[in-house]
Amino acid sequence: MDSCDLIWKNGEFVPWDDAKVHVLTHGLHYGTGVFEGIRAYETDRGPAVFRLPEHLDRLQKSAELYYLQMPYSPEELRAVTKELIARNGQTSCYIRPLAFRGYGEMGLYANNAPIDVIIATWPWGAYLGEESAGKGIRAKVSSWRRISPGGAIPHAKASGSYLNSILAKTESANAGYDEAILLDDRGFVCEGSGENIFVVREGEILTPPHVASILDGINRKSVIQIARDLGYTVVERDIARAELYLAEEVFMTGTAAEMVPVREIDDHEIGGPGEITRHLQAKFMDALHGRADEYLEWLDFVEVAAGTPADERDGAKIGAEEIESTDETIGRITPAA
Ligand code: PPE
Repeated sequence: MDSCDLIWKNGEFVPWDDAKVHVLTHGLHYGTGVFEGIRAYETDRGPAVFRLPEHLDRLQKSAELYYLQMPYSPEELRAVTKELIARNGQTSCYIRPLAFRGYGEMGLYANNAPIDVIIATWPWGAYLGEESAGKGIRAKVSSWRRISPGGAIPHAKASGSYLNSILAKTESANAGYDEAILLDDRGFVCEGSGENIFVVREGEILTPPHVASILDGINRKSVIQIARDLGYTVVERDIARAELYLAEEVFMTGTAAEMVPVREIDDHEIGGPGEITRHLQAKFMDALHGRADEYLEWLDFVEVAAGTPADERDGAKIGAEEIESTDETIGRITPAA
């Protein structure tokens, strides 16, 4: 993967190579972590983070669902995220906050193990391939069902849940497809291994509801709003597997993938990218890049030191002493008893 200079870890900005954990870190053994995937985009007004408060709110809720007490508030993490981007000198990047049970105690009820929190940023290109946004992708319905609400929490973006996504993704990639589509435990369409899914039928835009074990995607919500603002009908309802094959258009949304048309599913040609997909995709890309005035409130602009040319803003220029200084770091909140 591509790296950059600094990672924020438990209140400090540390050099990328020093952001390490002990091998007995609880989260490494049991998947006891919650995370986010966020993107910052280059705009006319500098780097801007897409829906940062919504992502940090979901992080907080994912933590609560798994009884992990977050040592930092979403507001603190919001400030830290923007400072990290500025200090790394990035104009655009992927952002990965992660909170996990750390080192100190083993076993399943390790309430004394600390909660460590990190935020990393790095450059991440087209998640489903350079051609995915333009040409569309080929997907396969997975033999693996999405984690069921009877055994885990689909609403939480938890590290351990991703073993399920990884099984589906691996199966589809090994079979030569770009992405997997998982059904829920009832057999209805759920989502991709790392994206929500939308199906166009008879001119209406359909997407699986919360009870279909989806992750409540922030791009899903954004695209629903954009579609309704453009006058389309969007219906959240259960979708049968065959409706994927019968669809006029299918597309997926996610932070890493952005908005990607699906042109083929299980060797049934959907064709595409269709007219509605194209229309929404153009508006969505405008929103991400700060070109749509009506969605500017979704962007959190990063303050970059005035008068510093981009090449001098590179995080590599930040010296070690500066990194170690504590006056710019944010202290931990002592968790209430
Ligand atoms: N479902 C799943 C299972 C999922 O992981 C994602 C995001 C979504 C839906 C879409 O959610 P949102 O990004 O809020 O619109 N997947 C993240 C992880 C990708 C990874 O490989 O890691 C992402 O896109 O950042």
